[in-house]
Amino acid sequence: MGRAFVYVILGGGVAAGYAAQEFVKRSVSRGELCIISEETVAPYERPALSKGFLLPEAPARLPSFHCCVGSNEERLTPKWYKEHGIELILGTRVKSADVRRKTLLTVTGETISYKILIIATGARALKLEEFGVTGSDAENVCYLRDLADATRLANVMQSCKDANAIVIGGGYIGMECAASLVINKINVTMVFPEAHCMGRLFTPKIASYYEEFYKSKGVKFVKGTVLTSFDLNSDGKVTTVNLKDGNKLPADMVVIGIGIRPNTSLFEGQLTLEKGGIKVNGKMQSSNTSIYAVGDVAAFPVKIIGETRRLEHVDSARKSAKHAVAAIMEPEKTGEFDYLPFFYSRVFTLSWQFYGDNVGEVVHFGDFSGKTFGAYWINKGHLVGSFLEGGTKEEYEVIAKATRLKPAVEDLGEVERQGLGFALTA
Ligand code: FAD
Ligand code: NAD
Ligand code: ISD
Repeated sequence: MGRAFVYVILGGGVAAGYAAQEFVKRSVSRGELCIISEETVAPYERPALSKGFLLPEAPARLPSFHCCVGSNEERLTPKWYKEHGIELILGTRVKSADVRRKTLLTVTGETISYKILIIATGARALKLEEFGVTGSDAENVCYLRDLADATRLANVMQSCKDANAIVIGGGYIGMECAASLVINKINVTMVFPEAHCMGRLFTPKIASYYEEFYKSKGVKFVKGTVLTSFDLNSDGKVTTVNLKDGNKLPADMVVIGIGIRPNTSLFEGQLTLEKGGIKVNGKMQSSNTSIYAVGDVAAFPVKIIGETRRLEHVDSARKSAKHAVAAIMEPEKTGEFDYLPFFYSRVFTLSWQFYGDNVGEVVHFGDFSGKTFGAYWINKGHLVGSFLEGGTKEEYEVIAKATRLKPAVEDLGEVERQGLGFALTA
């Protein structure tokens, strides 16, 4: 049993949705393209799962956040795919790939062949078990990667009003879920091993602002330690989270956000890997010329940084997917992907954006006791990264543009004094 397509997108997440949109913009023919996804729904804006989806009042539900509403573009519902002759093969996991034969084998036993494959398999949440702790399968322990996880988390939250939640991990999932839990009137304690939250990006000064804000909302922080075990009751629910520092935290529910691993396993030994992802060139093409990789799973040359990086953010998923399709459909007209890394988050009434790279010396600016402040990263005498909390649309555009220009910096004190003005005049 089998089907053949010219183009196959493996994975049905953010990158798949934006790739499909680009194929249609570039006039893909009916019947040429299919998307195979383990998820049972058409591609959607994953960022909504830790934000709008978890709101207590009028939470976001599909079809409202199908791609590409996250970038204020057309919403691609299942009907849209049908109208454009794109086959959505949903609820179907691919269990093996043969890049020599150009085939994928699904768990249902179907062989799907392609001329060109786009790998958009994203990543999976790391499990506690990978750190030697058991209990991930307890009824009140939640991860958050896909719609099924988010639905489960929302249900567990519903059953836990005025209760205690322990959030394990101080990264993006930890921070965004903690905020959503508070909004749902749940008492939150965050536990993470670092000295401050968002250790991969924030400086201690930036982190301190957010931690103080969270404390003002009632969130407690237990830092510099990790969990070692759970106590469970006779229903198999976690009742206590035991920490390495000896603390025992009573828990009605637990949310885990301890990082991800890219879904590369189907291609290990068949394609070149780097930085934990599938290595691609500036056209998002892998070591096999018929195979492209995009989104979280792709390690691509980030020109402005001069390094191959794997980024785990939605803007990169959207733009790398579009670039791959452009390179496939119009190879002569498509240059190298020239991407400025962009990360953002929204929690409570706060909202920040970051552009570029967070290496080198840091200059903070603005009012850290107010609503708008930021930081610049200066490396080898040039601006390489910019962070801004509470900016306007125009101000975010200004820091993005300045970071792209990499202006020379001679006097860090002067940059600090100028603050946003430095980016404005860059
Ligand atoms: P994904 O969107 O993860 O899609 C991968 C798809 O591949 C999934 O549908 C999966 O089921 C499928 N798949 C995998 N393996 C197989 C297989 N073998 N067979 C079939 N299908 C398969 N980034 C931001 O910049 N801002 C945010 O605010 C933000 N919020 C986020 C909130 C949450 C809760 C999460 C989890 C992530 C968030 N991110 C955010 C990160 C962003 O969502 C990801 O960078 C983005 O989704 C990556 O897109 P992708 O298409 O590469 O992978
Ligand atoms: P992350 O890498 O942002 O953070 C992981 C955190 O896990 C670390 O900060 C650390 O505090 C913690 N940690 C690591 N080992 C631990 C241990 N043994 N015990 C306790 N804590 C431990 O990953 P995440 O928060 O799980 O997010 C998952 C993915 O989702 C990432 O790719 C992230 O970029 C993405 N995401 C992005 C956004 C956004 O961009 N706004 C929002 C949500 C999720
Ligand atoms: O980029 C995003 C984001 O942060 C969301 O919440 O996409 C979603 C959409 O805005 C959901 O509608």
